[in-house]
Formats: sequence, C-alpha cells, structure tokens
Amino acid sequence: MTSPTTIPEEEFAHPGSTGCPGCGANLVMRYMLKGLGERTIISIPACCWAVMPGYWPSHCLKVPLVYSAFEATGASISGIRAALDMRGEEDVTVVGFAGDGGTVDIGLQALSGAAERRTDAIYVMYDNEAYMNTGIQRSGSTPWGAWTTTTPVGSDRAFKREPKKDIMAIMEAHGIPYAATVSVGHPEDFVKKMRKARDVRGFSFIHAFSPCPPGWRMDPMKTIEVAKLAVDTRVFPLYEIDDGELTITREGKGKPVSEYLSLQGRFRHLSEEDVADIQVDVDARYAALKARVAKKASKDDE
Ligand SMILES: Cc1ncc(C[n+]2csc(CCOP(=O)(O)OP(=O)(O)O)c2C)c(N)n1
Ligand code: SF4
Ligand SMILES: [Mg+2]
Repeated sequence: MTSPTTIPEEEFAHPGSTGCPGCGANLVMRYMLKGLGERTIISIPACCWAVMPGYWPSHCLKVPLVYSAFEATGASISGIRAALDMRGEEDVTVVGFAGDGGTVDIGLQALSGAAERRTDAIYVMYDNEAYMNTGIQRSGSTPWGAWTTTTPVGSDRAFKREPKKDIMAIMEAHGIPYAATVSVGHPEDFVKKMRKARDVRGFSFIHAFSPCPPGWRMDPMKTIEVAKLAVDTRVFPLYEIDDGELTITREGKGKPVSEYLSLQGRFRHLSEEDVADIQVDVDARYAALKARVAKKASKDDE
C-alpha cells in the first residue's frame, strides 16, 4: 500500500523539549531530522534551541550535538566536517542549526566563511524574527513594522523601521549549490528539501519559517495557521535555488497580508497605511521571484 504521506514516521526529536507551547522551532528540528535521519551531527550556538534539548541523559534529541559559541556555527561545522572526513565517516551529515540573530547578525562572518569554503554541510536558520531566548530583542531578520522589546511602540523609535535582511539573497551571492526556504506549515515540502540538501555535495542553506507565540504575541494554538498564512499571503514564499535555478515550490494564493498580520499582537499598532505599505512590498518581492522563473522558462524555450 502506498503511504499517504512522504514524511517518515520515525522520530529523532522526541517530546519533552523545554520549548514553549506552540513553538515553531520545535517543529523545525523535528522535520529537519525526519528529512536527514540518524546519521547526523548538529552544531547549535546560543539560541532557544541551546536550552530546548534539556540535559543528558534525559535530552530529547536522538542525534549527537555540539554547542558552539554564538558567532561560531559556520566555523564549528567546518571543523566537524574535517574531523569526520579524516575518520572516513563521509556518510554523516553535518548541520549548523541556529536562530536568526545567530545567523543574519552575529554568526554571518563564520557562515560566510563556511559557504565560501564549500564545506560539505547544511546550515539551517530557524527564523523566529528576533532574539527570543533573551527577551524578544530585534534582529536583522525582524520585519519592518514589528514590535519588539528594543523597538517598542509609543517611543521615539516606534516599531522596527528597517526592512528584514534578505538572507537568501546573501547566501545565493556565495554561489552555493543549494538554498531553500521551508515552513513548519508545509512539512512535506520541508522534508523533501532537507533530503535534497543532504544529498548535495558542498554547502546548503535552509531558511526555516518558525512562528514564536510569546515573541509574536499570538495564540500558541495558531502556529500552523500563521505559518500557512505566511505562504498564502506571500509574506514567506516557498522556493529553492538549485544550482542557480529558482523554483517556487508552492504558489502563494495571494491572500491579503492583513490576514497574516492580524493574528499577531506584534503588528497590532500598525495603521491601514502601514499595512498597505507592507502589501506593496510583499507583492513586489513575489513579482520579482515570478519574473525570475518566467525569464528562465523563456530562455529554455529559445
Ligand atoms: C557572544 C554572545 N552574545 C550574546 C549572548 C546572549 N544570547 C544568548 S541567546 C541570544 C538570542 C539568540 O537569538 P536567535 O539567534 O535569534 O535565537 P532565538 O533565541 O530566537 O532562538 C542571545 C543574545 C551570548 N550567549 N553570546
Ligand atoms: S521563545 Fe519562541 S522560539 Fe523560543 S522556545 Fe519559546 S516559542 Fe520557541
Ligand atoms: Mg530568533
């Protein structure tokens, strides 16, 4: 009988993490490991996931992990890869697993080095769009308009005024063989892309959308709904760049961004004009992705 789903039943991240109810990052780890399997070593810097596994022997992960300094995940995975290769253990997948702050800000230099060296490893950034573990401070990945504790509403610098850093564009500029966005709202797409990243020789980057109920001021029951809305409103498009070729793996339905924003207290203060500005930005970014796909298709037809 054919299985109704392509997602493996075996679990490598067990219940019992110390994550908050409804934590998207919990599911990022779970789906990532379902895609990669047991022959995996993870390097984790300071972030929520540095505390979520718990303490050995009662920790919730079935794979070994190494804790690295906040800024050093890229260097750490290059070192682990080199050590495994020396031992002839080339079948082990090495993963750097870091938050957005530890990736787009403080870990960017080491990440860039690992990508440039073409380290045979995968770097997964779970993006909850702020420094959550230390109390919801803004990061370079916090979107325009969001409240955080360092972009408070009602002050001179009311809410975040700078756009979200485009980490996918930064990583693509390194010429790496594979980069993809994934979401906990679409596990089949997620697991498929993890397998692809595992089978690529060289460096892969995965940008994982990861709702955070306390940080986003949202109902923990709505994690999946919010994640799906991020795709349906095109706020977080699902795509991959495989050897330079971009494919949208799930078309956004084009729902209004207000449906996504209104479920989260971090956007509650935004005016109608602010929401309209966000819509314009989201539409422009999606149109740019579509234009790139169309350009490639017309080139192929020539
Ligand atoms: C060099 C250094 N600076 C600051 C910290 C404090 N710190 C620990 S976790 C963290 C937040 C990490 O944010 P992010 O990478 O987005 O992961 P999240 O907490 O959101 O899961 C910070 C600032 C640290 N451990 N080391
Ligand atoms: S603060 Fe957010 S990312 Fe961290 S454990 Fe809680 S829900 Fe997960
Ligand atoms: Mg974060």
